[in-house]
Amino acid sequence: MRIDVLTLFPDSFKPFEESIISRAKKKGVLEINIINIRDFTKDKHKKCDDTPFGGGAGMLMSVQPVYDAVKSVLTKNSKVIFPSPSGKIFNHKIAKEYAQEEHLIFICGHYEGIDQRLIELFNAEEVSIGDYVLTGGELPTMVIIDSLSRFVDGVLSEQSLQEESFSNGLLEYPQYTRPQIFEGLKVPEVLLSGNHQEIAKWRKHQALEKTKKVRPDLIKGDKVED
Ligand code: 58G
Repeated sequence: MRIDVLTLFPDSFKPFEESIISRAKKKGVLEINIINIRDFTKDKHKKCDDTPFGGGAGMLMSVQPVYDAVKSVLTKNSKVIFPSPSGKIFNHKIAKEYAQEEHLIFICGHYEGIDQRLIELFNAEEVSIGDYVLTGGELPTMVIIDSLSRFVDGVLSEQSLQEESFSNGLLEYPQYTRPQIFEGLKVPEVLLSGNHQEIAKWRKHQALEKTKKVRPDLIKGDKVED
């Protein structure tokens, strides 16, 4: 899979270009390019913001540099994504869908956003990582890429994907490692029993109770599915 990220702040992706992502890149299953939108300005001052028609506070990103930046990477098989607080809420299911795409293009918004016609022209999908406003689309872009990269074939083992939170529509069961007693708190006896059937049953029960308590919406039908 190939991902192109269009941003006014390419340096903000520096720390991101390590960890799980760089492992995926080394394996050759994921190619990520960070592209500076400012390189596409025709304005001699490299201006990338403009005033909104109709007035109001703040600025929008200039249309032309964003348009030309997208055009420079767009192919027939590209899916354009615009992280925005006005988008549908991102989740596990959308991450899996994105991971099956051949080519993703992320437009990182700044100021008060982008011209609506850019969204229309590129059939961009507006997606939100939660109900809050950020100063730029860079962090949501990194969140989405990190999350989807785990579902790109060859990045993680099948096992770790299947066993994780949400793969069964529930939150994760509690987990424990050494020592058996820490600060006076014991590891639940069943996990030391070696009885794998009992362990599986206990984990399922714990996951269900935890989900009922903190995320009842996941059980009531509008849940995150595979
Ligand atoms: C209103 C304000 C509309 C994604 C800002 C558009 C992006 C939050 C999220 C914007 C974002 C999220 C400009 C800055 C998008 C643009 C960007 N804020 N919740 N801010 O996923």
